[in-house]
Amino acid sequence: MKNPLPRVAAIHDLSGFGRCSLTVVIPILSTMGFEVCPVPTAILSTHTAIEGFTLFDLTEELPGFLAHWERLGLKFNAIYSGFLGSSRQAGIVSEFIDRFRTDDTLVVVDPVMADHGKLYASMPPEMVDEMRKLSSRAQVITPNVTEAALMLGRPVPEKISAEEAKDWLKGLSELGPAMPVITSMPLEGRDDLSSVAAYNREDGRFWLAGRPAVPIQYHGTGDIFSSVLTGSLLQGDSLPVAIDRAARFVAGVIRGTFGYSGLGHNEVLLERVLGSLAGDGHPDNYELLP
Ligand code: PXL
Repeated sequence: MKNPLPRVAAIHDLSGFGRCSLTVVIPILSTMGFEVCPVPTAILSTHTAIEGFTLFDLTEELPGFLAHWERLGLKFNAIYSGFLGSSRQAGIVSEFIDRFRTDDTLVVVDPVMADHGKLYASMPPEMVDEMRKLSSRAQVITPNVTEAALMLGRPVPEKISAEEAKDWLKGLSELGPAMPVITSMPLEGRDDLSSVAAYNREDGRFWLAGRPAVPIQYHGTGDIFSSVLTGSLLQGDSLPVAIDRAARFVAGVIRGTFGYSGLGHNEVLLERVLGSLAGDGHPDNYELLP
């Protein structure tokens, strides 16, 4: 019998504390109605922004993992990758995509490697080239503005105009993906917003979705955004609806956390709002990028 639950291969790390990666990917996609098959890239005590983290790299495990799944004939409706435990894993993930993708597999690559102008602590510099290559295999990529700058070889902008944003998105789509999405865009004249810009090469349209910014940065919100975006596209939403649902959900998680006193950057309260992802999201608040 055909599997009635669409299945997602989720290639991310497992971090014990500090919500990110598999500890947000699995609950989000499960709540949205998908079976998640994790491919753990590394096991960490915490994400890499917390001093003293331990990291057990699973690169050596991945080829055997892949071979076993291939022998089982597993099929995936989506392949979604994020944080990698080593730059060598990018090639392994590309191979995974080549072996498992069919005409209707959604491939999403979140080139997790940097934020606020610098690479994360565990990232070797060659990860930039490797993520660029891996991104060429995807339909959808979801870099933040720092990761987009690294992939394009441009400086991280303080501010970016709508025209420049379009040029950045086109530049990313020329690397391969038909639908690049850039998060944390510092759009000129939109200082009050946390903005997401996206491009669909197939119809030539550029989109913008944003929510009022909150004066604190929580870790893991990029992973939350990309997970909801992946689920929304898999449910059949258009690109602007998907970026809007993801931006709205992230804003809800942040507001559900920010109102409490004494919660740090690593304690985003995902479960307080997770239930709002069940059911269909209704179109809300996107616009064409002017
Ligand atoms: O949220 C991105 C992310 C995922 N996984 C690990 C990280 C980070 C960002 O710091 O360190 C292990």
